[in-house]
Amino acid sequence: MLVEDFEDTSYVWTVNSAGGWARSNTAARTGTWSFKAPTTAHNASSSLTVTVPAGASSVQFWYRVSSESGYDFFRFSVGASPQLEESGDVDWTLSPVYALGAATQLTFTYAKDGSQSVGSDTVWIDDVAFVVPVPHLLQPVRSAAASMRASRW
Ligand SMILES: [Ca+2]
Ligand SMILES: [Ca+2]
Repeated sequence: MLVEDFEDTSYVWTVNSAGGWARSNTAARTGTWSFKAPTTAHNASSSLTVTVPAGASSVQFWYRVSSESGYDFFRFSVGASPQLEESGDVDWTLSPVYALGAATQLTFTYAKDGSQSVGSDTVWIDDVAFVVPVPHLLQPVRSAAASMRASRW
């Protein structure tokens, strides 16, 4: 398991496009820091796109939303596939476990309609957990030299 808790500035994922999302200490699921959507204009969206850690098979994360219910949305996609959509006043919530399959990119978006901003008008994510299977230990491979020695007997 690889967990990104945002408590420091080294991340388990690679940020491809931050879209204004950044570390924030305005809310946190654990510790002091999380990752937060930026101030986003009406009729605009802000997307964070990341590359998952090598070999990761699934992801699960905590999110908090404070937005105009039914109009300003937090959205999450695995690769190009939409997985989650939330709006309104949503306290810290654990997402389902998402299998990654062949996908290597995740996108977290805050998208707003044309009018009204409600609450904190943003989204936070924290404690993003990746399952990274450990390969089974293989039988030691006999060296070529050992095989040659063995073949002489
Ligand atoms: Ca944290
Ligand atoms: Ca709105």
